[in-house]
Amino acid sequence: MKRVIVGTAGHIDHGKTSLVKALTGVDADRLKEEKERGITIDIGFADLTVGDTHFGFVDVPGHERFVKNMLAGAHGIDLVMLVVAADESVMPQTREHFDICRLLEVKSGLVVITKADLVDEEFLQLVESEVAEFVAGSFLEGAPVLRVSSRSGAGVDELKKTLAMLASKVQERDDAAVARLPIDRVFTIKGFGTVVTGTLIAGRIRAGDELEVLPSAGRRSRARGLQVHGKSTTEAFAGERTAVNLQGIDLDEVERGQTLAPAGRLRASSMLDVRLQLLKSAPRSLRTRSRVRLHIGTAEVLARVVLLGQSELAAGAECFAQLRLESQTLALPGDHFIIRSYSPAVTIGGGTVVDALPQKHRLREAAQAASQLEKLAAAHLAANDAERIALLVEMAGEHGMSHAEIAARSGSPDEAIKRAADAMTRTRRAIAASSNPLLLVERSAFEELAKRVRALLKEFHQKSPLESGMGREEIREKIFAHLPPEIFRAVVTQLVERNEVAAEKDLLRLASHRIALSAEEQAAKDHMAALFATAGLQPMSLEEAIAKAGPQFGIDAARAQRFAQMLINSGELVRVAELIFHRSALDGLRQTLQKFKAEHGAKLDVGAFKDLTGISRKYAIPLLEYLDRQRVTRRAGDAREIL
Ligand SMILES: Nc1nc2c(ncn2[C@@H]2O[C@H](COP(=O)(O)OP(=O)(O)OP(=O)(O)O)[C@@H](O)[C@H]2O)c(=O)[nH]1
Ligand SMILES: [Mg+2]
Repeated sequence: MKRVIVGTAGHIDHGKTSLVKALTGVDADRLKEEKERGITIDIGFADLTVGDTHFGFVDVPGHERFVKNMLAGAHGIDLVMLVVAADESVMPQTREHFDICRLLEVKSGLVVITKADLVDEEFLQLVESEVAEFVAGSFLEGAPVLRVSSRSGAGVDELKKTLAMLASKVQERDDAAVARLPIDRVFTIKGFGTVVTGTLIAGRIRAGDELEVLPSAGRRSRARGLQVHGKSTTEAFAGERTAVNLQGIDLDEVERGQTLAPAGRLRASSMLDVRLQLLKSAPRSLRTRSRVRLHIGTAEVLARVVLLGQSELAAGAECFAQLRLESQTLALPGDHFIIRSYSPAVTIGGGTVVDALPQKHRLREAAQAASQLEKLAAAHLAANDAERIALLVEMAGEHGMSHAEIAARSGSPDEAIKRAADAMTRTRRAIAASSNPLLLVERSAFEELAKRVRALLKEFHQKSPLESGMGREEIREKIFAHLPPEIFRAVVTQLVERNEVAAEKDLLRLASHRIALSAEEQAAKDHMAALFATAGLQPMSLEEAIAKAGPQFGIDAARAQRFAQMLINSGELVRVAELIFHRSALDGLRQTLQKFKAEHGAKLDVGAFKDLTGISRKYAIPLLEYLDRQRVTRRAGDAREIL
């Protein structure tokens, strides 16, 4: 079954609601006030099945004061029935509604000349030629123009056939996309609680799904029940008029303008980067920072238009702009919107969202921002998800982009994100700093970080030629403090893999770095190593060794300290608590212990260890603990077991 949403459009009293009733038998005017006054105030709904097409009708008010309501219905339509009364022809809201359909890029539709029973043939032909002229050059040029009388029913069957024909060419909506339902009505049903309705513009919703109302302070809920066109169902698909019974949400927590979406996936925003078009019929050009009414989905939000790269937009022209909203709304790239002047409220333009979660653009960066948006918009037009995601990752620079951020900003489903990430890492356009959860960093930004690490190390080695390396933590703080820790780890890993940097314990150094010692320094260092080698297991503190080794070779304590550190870093000396032993002494100890085990068995108490090594109890304990850590011995009660 194909699902198609048909919207009416046209001037007040031109017979839109009567036409929907003639087609479906349903009076879409549901409010008491509407029935009393004989006009439509808010959007109304009806449905009809023709062949294998299920039509959902959204009937809109024609009154100029209710264009705001009309917009809440017009955002989700596939097909428009532009209604023109035969006795009045094209009128102001015919024009305004039609402008709106064009700005929203409604793809298809037809013109219905209603009240055909009220005029003669000659007049009808006149109206038809006016209509043809009116739609010339638009998406309705050459579209069917039908004469109908809702009163007599003449032409209604023909209209149904034409709708079915047009519906067969409507592009199906994407069921695999992330679900979004812009809310247009909210009410309660006794015993069930809060129900929201809207046109499901993308994806699908199943009963039991965890959903979120956006914008709101993270209010989550479950779809307790679902109805499509008034019938209960377990699943609703894109293109269906859908009612969702929300568990645990009060009536006053939701309103028209919010959107229902899967919990935790999308984010509301207070800025939108857009491609903006000003209508030719706009009364004046649009100055940057003008305050406008933004209509997007079912929402109306006040906003300032910051034009990028120009101070004024002429009627009929277009440019990129940043909309700064006075309250948040949910939007995604590709969404269409309408702007109306603040006062009087008149439709002046519209366009498409290019980036729904942008940075604030400063004046001097406007040109650069516009060129980025140009690329994003092109990728969007080409329906190239991978390119779109790659551009977003590029824009994120050294900060990289996590899966959650990509999901919220692109609106793409997981599949598409995965495909894009695979392509980017395969072609080395981006580096996955982490793969689960995904964190992508664009390559040149990543390389720039690597370059900074190399430069920092180079500077460090120049300043401190005797140090074997710079502390990891210090490097992280100097370059990566504002970035996710995964990025630091990934940059270091890359540098090590490429043999550009060597990592030793907590130190990093350029792989090419060699400590250049003078002959005296080398002699002092060797002497110090020899002192510890001679001392064997007799404890000697670093201070003692420095005192002995340094003066003899005319080397001060600070340098001697560094030699000791170098010896420790290279593993020639080993630090055990506050003691230092030469590696040969510890190797000898291992052998002694193995010999002891062969002769006396594996059990060893502290007393025996003291006898064996000649070490005092004070030092025996830390040494034994060291051996435990080295898996040479294992603690067994008060004693040790030699492994
Ligand atoms: N003679 C005749 N009258 C019609 C026809 N269609 C509608 N009308 C009358 O025109 C008036 C307005 O019709 P509606 O269907 O309410 O017009 P509408 O376009 O929905 O008006 P709004 O929603 O307020 O913009 C009503 O009195 C209808 O009975 C028609 O085909 N022939
Ligand atoms: Mg009406």
